[in-house]
Amino acid sequence: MFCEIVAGNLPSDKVAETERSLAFRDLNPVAPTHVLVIPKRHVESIGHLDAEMTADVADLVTTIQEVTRVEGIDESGYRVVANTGTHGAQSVFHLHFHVIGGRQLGWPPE
Ligand code: DGP
Repeated sequence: MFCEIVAGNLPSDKVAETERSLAFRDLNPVAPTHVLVIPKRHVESIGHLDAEMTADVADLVTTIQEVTRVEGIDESGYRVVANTGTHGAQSVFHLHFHVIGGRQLGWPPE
């Protein structure tokens, strides 16, 4: 499904983009800032990353930083989450990092 967003076949509210990564707003935001950062190249989850994706992973991290600056939450703080597999409550099987902020978050999350 996120490949369709990358391809431009599904609309998204884009926040940032690089050659390797795309950042867009989550459909069901849980905070004032709730952005998903994904690699354009399809990979299912963190568990499926390998050495061939090193450059993609580095780009994801710099894109996450860019999102926090654009959203103005780089100083106030934020949370980066990658739900993974069944117990991790992953529902979309294209690696994505949730960047969540803009309000005080609790810990632990549940
Ligand atoms: P999870 O796999 O549990 O990390 O959650 C996937 C997230 O993706 C969830 O917060 C809702 C969001 N989402 C699902 N489908 C779409 C979509 O088509 N567009 C956007 N912008 N977000 C989506």
